Parts: sequence; structure tokens; C-alpha cells
Amino acid sequence: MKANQWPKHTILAVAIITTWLKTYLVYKTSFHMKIENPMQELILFINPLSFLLAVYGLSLFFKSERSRNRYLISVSALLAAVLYGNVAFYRFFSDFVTLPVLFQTSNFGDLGTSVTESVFVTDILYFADVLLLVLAVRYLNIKSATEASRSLYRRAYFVLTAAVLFLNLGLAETERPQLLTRSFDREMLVKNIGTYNYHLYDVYIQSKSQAQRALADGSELVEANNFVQATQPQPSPKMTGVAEGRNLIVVTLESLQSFVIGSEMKDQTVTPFLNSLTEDEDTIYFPNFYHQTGLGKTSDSEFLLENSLYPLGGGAVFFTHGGNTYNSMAESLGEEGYFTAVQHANSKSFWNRDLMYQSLGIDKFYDVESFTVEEGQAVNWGMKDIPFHEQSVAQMAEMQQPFYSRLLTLTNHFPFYLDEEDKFITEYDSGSSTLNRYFQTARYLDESIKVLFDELKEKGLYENSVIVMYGDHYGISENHNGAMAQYLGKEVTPYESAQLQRVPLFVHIPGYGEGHVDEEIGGQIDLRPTILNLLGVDAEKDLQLGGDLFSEEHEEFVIFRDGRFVTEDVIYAGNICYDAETGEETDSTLCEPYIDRAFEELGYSDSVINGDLLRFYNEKTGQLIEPENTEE
Ligand code: GP9
Ligand code: MN
Repeated sequence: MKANQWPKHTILAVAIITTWLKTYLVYKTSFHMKIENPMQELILFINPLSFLLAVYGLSLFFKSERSRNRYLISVSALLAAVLYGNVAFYRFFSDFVTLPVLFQTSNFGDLGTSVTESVFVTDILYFADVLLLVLAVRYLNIKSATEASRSLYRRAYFVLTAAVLFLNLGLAETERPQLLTRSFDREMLVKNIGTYNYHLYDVYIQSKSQAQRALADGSELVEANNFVQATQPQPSPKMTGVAEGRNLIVVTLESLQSFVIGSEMKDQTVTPFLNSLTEDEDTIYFPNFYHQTGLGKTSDSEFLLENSLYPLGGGAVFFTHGGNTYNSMAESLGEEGYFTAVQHANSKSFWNRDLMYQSLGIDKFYDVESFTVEEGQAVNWGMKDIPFHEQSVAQMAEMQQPFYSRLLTLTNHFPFYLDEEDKFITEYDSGSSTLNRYFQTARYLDESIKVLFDELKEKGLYENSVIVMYGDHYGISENHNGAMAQYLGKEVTPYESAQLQRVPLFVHIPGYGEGHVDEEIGGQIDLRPTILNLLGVDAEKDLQLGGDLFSEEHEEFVIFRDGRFVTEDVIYAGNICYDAETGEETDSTLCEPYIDRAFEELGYSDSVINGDLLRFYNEKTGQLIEPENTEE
């Protein structure tokens, strides 16, 4: 029967098209992915294609039609199972599966049962493409091709596949710059590179870190610990236990840099409430405090705070090492009887927080689901800070005391948009609309902190709390140096740029009475030792790289994640050694000893994280745990 014959690669085409369309339908029906514009929709639509072309395309190497068809059906069935597994998981956890989750089911208690409860008979539809493929193989009359495809055709086919992949990645990059290097959210990854590519990427990231972990042993830990013991300052006895037994509220001031504190813009005060705190009798304000974050931005600052270790140089540590063993501040305070929480009105999987917070021993994560975001209460990346603080304090009022809660603000985030009613000052005029708007969102953030304080007072939580507030990272990147120069009235050299990495730190202790401005040079790595000493928690044996900012012994040496550093005398930036006072280039030998030390310190921190070394460490005794006892 020569008539009605289908071309020879029809089965391959059926496999690709059915799985492709099914995947898109599953995206639309089974996951809640927020699509904001037609471009995102287009990316979502094309994102399964490159992977499907590649994996089904391998069938072109098979010689017999039978084995080709068998291969296609097996792959189709396997992919359907993977996608369906994701759907079932998503129904329960509203999140995409990641490898460590599959292997660390103990973290999730009854993961097994919960997944089986999310299965329905109609789910057979998720396998419709496999069925169609089997029917096509069975009933379509295909022109027979007994040989493997000619290599020229095959090559053309795979060039096309690569082109589709690059088109996909290119579009994704315009929508989400640094998607892969920052990899901030599983949902965002799936939305942009597709569920199948996402799994490949996840396998790559996880196996890289598993290999480093497998090769590590306790000996590296001994070295790191010796370094810590030799460099740790004794905490300030004067400040020990000043806030003992109080609730600890740590507020992350999104993208807030120190240059706005105490500043005016077009005769308008940018941060009136925070300015008043710098002169307040219960507040210690640190104007020379630096962020030390890398690509993990907010999450890196959280990592520094909780662990007093540096984040990683490449990629967000919350993602790459979310399953490590940590001895976090939350865990220490938990052992002291504190209830520990994070409050943040964003999706829980952002920065892998849901998983990382379990590793950090945080009792409860109040994510966006815990908040009621009314019409008009969201801007930029989510809920506005004022209603966020109002609802957060209401949640705190229900918490067991003493509690340690971290509030992550969100409004002062790029692209710094605001609704008209939230603009308390006018825009700046410069060539950078980003910088122009930044002052307004910073002003809004300031207002929201005032609301936070008022609410805490009203709910009777204020007196018995200590409130620590820090800027998480820069908000204005070097792309806006021209506009910054206009505002600052001076050129933004690498020296100035390093100084612009200062973020505000406020330690507010109601009733303290000895508030002042503390000029000590410090960084986010110092937050944990400083706070633990205030609360009277002994951290002598903790493996932490920072030191108590109030201590006489605290060394003024701040290392940035990219190797720049600041001391009392020199600032090292752009491979140039600057005099800290004058900003003039100075003798490079003055920086050299610090360059080596910065390298050493970052290296120890990296080895602890990459080797997951804290699993070998008992922070109570300061002793090594024998490796064989560490695995569950
Ligand atoms: C998102 C918030 C902001 O949850 O932490 O992220 P960022 O981009 O600043 O890291
Ligand atoms: Mn941030």
C-alpha cells in the first residue's frame, strides 16, 4: 500500500509535538506560575522544546525502526512520569522537586503519604501523549526507513535544536538577567528554561556540591577552627546580656545604603525616622558598616547573619548548599528557649528559603500565604512594607515569647516603583530614573519602620524587645555611577564605590539610655556575634568568622565577597590600594598583608561550606565529631 504513507520521521514528530503541547498544558493547568507579559508567555510556551528535540532526537542514531520506536515510547513514558511526579509534589508543597528533597525525605516527615494522597484517577490524562505515541506507532502507515538517518540531516537537526535552546536562553536572559548564575527561584527557572532543563540544571548543581562534600573530612575543619580561635575577639563584657531574655526582632532593610541616612535630596529629608534614631538614646547607629553579599543578595545577607560565614563567590549559597548542616543563630536561640521565625511576604521558594530555613533550624516561615494582600497593597516584588509591618506585628503578638523573628522588607527593591499615594517626596532629577525613584522608595521604607515601631508599642511588644536593623546590600549598582556622581558631587572612583557598599546598622534597645553613633568599621559577618553577646548567649565555641562589634578587640577589617576590603588605613578596590582617609592611591605594600588574609579567610569559609564541614563539629564542646557518627 503505497498511498497514504506518512513521512519516515512522523513518529519522532508526534513524540515531540505531543509532549511539548502536553507540557505547556500542564504548566497552565497544574502549576500556579505568575505570567506578567506576553514575552513570559512565549518563553513558557517554547521552553520545553529544546530539551525534547535533543532527547527525542537521539532516536535518529538508532538503525532499526523497532528500536527507534521503542526508544521514543520509553522516553515519552519516562518524561511523563517525571512531569507527573512534579505535579503530584506541587499539589502538596506548591514547589518544584529538587534532588536533595528526593533524598532527604526525613525532613518532610510523611512526604510519601502526602504524595499518594494527591493522586487521582483522572491523572491518567498526564500520560495522554504516551498513549497517542503508542497509537501512532501501532496504526500509522509510515514509510519505512531501515537505516539510521544520514549524518548530514542529523547534524542539521541538532543545529536546529541548539538554535532553539539559545533562542530560549536569550529570551530568558532579557526577561531575567543572571538567571542561571543567581538562580533565585525554582519557579522562575521552570518558567524560563522549562521543567526538563531545570532538572538537568539541578542535577548538575547538586552533583557538583555532592562531590566536594564527599571528598571532605574533619581535618579541614580543624584548620578552619584553629583560624577562628586565633582571630576571634573576646566579646565586650560591658554589653554582655544587656538585652538578655528579650525578644529579638531583626529587620532587613531592603537595598538600603548608608548614603541616604542623614541626607537630603532636593531639600527633602530621605529617611526622617531613621535619622531620628541616629540621635536616639536607646539606639547605637553604625555608619561604617558594610554589606558582604554576593550574587545571592538578600539571601546572602541572611546567610551572613545566621552563620557568621561568608556566602559563596559563585551562585547563591541558599541554593547550592541548602541541605548542609549549620549551627545557625536561630538554632542557638532555639536552644535557649526562643521561638524562631522569619516573616516575608514573598513566595516561600524564592532563594530556596523554604528548604534552607529548615537547615537553619527556623521554627516557622511566615511566607506570602500567611499575609492578606488586599487590592492596592502590592508594588514591585510584592506586599508593601507598611501593611507588611502591620500584619507582621499582629503575627508576633501571637508568638510564644521570647521569640526571634526576622522581617524581610520588600518595597525598596529594584525597579523602585511606588503608587502615587505612597510617594512622600518627589523624584530626584538625574539621567538615571532608577536612582531618581530610589529616594522615594527609601523614604517609603523609612515610613514603614516608623509604623513598625508604633505597632510594636501598641501591641505591648516594644519594651521587651531588641530591634536590630541592617541594610542587606546595595540598591544602586555601578551602572548608575554617573547619576550617583551628580548626587554626591564627586566622581565615583573604585574607592568611592567601595565606600558606597556601606549599609546602615541600627541596634535599638528600648530603655538602654546610652545610645550613640559608633564609628567602628564592621560588616554583616559581625552581626551574629554582636547580637548573641547582647542576649547573653555564650558563643565562645561557635565556628564563626565575625566578631562582636562592641568588643575592644574587634578588628576593623571588612572583607567583601569579591576580595575588596576596607580597614582603618586602607581601602583595596579595583586592584588598587587607596589611603582610607584621602582616597588617594597609596603604596601597595600597605595592602598586601591584608590581601593574603582576605584570601585565607574567604578560603576557610568556602571550605566549611563546600565540604559541609559543620556536620563534623560539635559547637558545644568545640570538638570534632567522628565522621562515622554523622550520617543518619
Ligand atoms: C525576595 C527578596 C529580594 O524575596 O529577598 O531579593 P533580592 O533580589 O534583594 O535578593
Ligand atoms: Mn535584597
